[in-house]
Amino acid sequence: MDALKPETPQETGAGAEIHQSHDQNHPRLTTNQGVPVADDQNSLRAGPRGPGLLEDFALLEKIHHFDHERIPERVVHARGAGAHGYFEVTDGLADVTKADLFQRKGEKTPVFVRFSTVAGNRGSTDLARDVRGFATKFYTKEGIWDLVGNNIPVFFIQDAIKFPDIIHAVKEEPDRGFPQAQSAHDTFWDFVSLTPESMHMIMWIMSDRAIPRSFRMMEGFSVHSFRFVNDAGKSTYVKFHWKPKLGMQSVVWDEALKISGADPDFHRRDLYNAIEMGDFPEYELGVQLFDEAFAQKFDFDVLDATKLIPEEVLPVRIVGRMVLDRNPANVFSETEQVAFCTSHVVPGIDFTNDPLLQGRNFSYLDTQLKRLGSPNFAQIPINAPRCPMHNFQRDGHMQMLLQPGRVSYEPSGLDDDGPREDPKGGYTSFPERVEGDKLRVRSESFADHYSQARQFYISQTPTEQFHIAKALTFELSKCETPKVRARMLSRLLNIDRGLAQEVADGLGFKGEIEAAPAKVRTRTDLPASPKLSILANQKPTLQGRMVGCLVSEGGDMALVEALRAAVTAEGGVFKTVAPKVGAVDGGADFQLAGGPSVLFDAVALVIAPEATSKLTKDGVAKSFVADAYDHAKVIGYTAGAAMLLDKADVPAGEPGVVRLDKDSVAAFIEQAKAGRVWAREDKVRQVH
Ligand code: HDE
Repeated sequence: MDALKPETPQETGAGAEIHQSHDQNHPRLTTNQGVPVADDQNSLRAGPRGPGLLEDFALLEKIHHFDHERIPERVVHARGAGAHGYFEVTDGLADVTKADLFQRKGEKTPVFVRFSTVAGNRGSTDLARDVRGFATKFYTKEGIWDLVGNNIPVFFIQDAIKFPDIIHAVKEEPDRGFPQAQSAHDTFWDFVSLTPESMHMIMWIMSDRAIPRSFRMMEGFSVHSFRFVNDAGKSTYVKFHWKPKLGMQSVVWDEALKISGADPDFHRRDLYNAIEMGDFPEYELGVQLFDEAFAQKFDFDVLDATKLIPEEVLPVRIVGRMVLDRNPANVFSETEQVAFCTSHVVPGIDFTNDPLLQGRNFSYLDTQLKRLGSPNFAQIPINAPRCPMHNFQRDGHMQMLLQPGRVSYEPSGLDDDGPREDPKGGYTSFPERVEGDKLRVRSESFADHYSQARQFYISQTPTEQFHIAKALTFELSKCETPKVRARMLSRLLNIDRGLAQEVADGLGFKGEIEAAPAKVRTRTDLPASPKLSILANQKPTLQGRMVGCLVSEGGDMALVEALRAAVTAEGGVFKTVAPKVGAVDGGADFQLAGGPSVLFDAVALVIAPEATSKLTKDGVAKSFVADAYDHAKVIGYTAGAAMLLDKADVPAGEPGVVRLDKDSVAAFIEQAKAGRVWAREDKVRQVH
């Protein structure tokens, strides 16, 4: 307090006296019409205390523009974060596709990626339990290709006609306007429990895939089978896969709930910061390629978006890598206005008859007109192709192009240089033979709703299976209608008896559960596919991970610096948290109340003995430690922190609870690299 000066200095002049005049470095402020502005602090009025004047064009223009700043948010995937980068071919695909971007090894194509959640509105939290969108716009030499995928390889429904229903069911209930960004409510579970085709997706969405640690640590999938077509006109089915360089990682549910409070922007901040630090997110692009004969070997249909082809059955061929190296300069101009359409394909890439994909091809184009307000949305810089573009489409709202000449049609004999068709190089659709009666039916080949749901479940490690059971228990406990819970349990029984039992126990369900009737009996002979597990494939690394160090006043700063050096050397990020930010040399990164341990992958407690007793009385300090333990994180602690551990009920010396001094930094780092200490969950199982 002594540092505070007692008196406020006198400001001279009246009103808002913060005029900053233009100079060589600052251009002149103007209206949208280019008229120089003399005063941007005060509106025009008749006398200092008189009414405002209608002729104040500077005020009118500024307020008018402000009033129109918002455009409709996306009906789904409203909340997103974007990044620029490039795609580089590492293995040419000229044998299977004529798509120009895949021809030459080493060639780079610019991309823009938008990651998103599905259910929540634009201002919702990043850590909602949800599918993540993973949409990529490739600016190829032969036009825009949009690969509009998700981080889960299957979908809730098989036919586009059900999309408005599933989305209405998951969004806020219309009579009350909540819950926001959550599937844990009656209408969602009512719908899905009456829609058995959603069961495979339900297993994924209840798994840790739905709460990723970072956009940089999740896979991406095309979901649908597409077609590649080569120069000879031969078609090959293709499913696309993105694989993150940092490996996959998720958070645990209790952690997700708390992150949503502590930092609702957790994922977008992570993406933005990583790119700003030069730690560029990277993914491999892989393809599963197969032909009609191979497709016919399965009981399921490759046109059914609720099914996948296990990688063990059909390996993923890695053909390229994508690096995201530039943040958007303006989120509205780029991330908000980017318009992905599944119908944006280039020669060599074609659709299949997947009834979901066919519906999407209408929806995305339609939605862009609604959101961006003009068929000229392709002229917005983020959407514009970076190759020549010529046609006779004309006019429309916000036409930006000067379209000269007398002729706006073809054929024409009046123009000497107008654009003309290219029968050889132009886009041609694969001439698939189609015939059939006009029907509204669901193909019999789409009828098995449980076998792959079960296959996914048995492919998970026991820890991941436990998380699925807990997620289902959490979600169904939020349903107020008993029959919805019962119906869902009867579906789970068709997936796995043990899972159904565990969820029933978790709900305290009383009564008999009967298996739901099914068109096709669940196959129990499908082998586990270890590639479907996150934990079976995780990478021991600190790259992209963050270690949080709680430092008290008088804490051993040499040890803090040794930890910082060791974490940084492993490619991790090191952050300090302190009861007072100014108490740490150079300033701590977080004040304790704003830096809970849920923000970090592992934590260190560097506490001076004389500071311990004060900290043990602080609920936030205790939660920092107790949560880190509960969320299976590696904890390093100095001798001075022992009492804090004790108060937080953390047994010192247990695996993953490492005594820290200058000689044990390396041991702490090794354990932190290995990830979470899942064995610990056995002890906290009863609690949640
Ligand atoms: Fe979408 N979806 N979707 N979707 N979708 C939209 O388009 C739609 C589906 C996906 O970051 C909308 O531009 C229908 C599957 C992503 O801008 C809309 C059906 C997959 C994004 C739309 C589906 C996706 C969207 C809303 C069922 C994974 C965000 C705004 C037939 C393969 C793209 C927009 C971005 C966005 C419709 C199903 C992925 C309304 C009708 C399956 C990543 O057009």
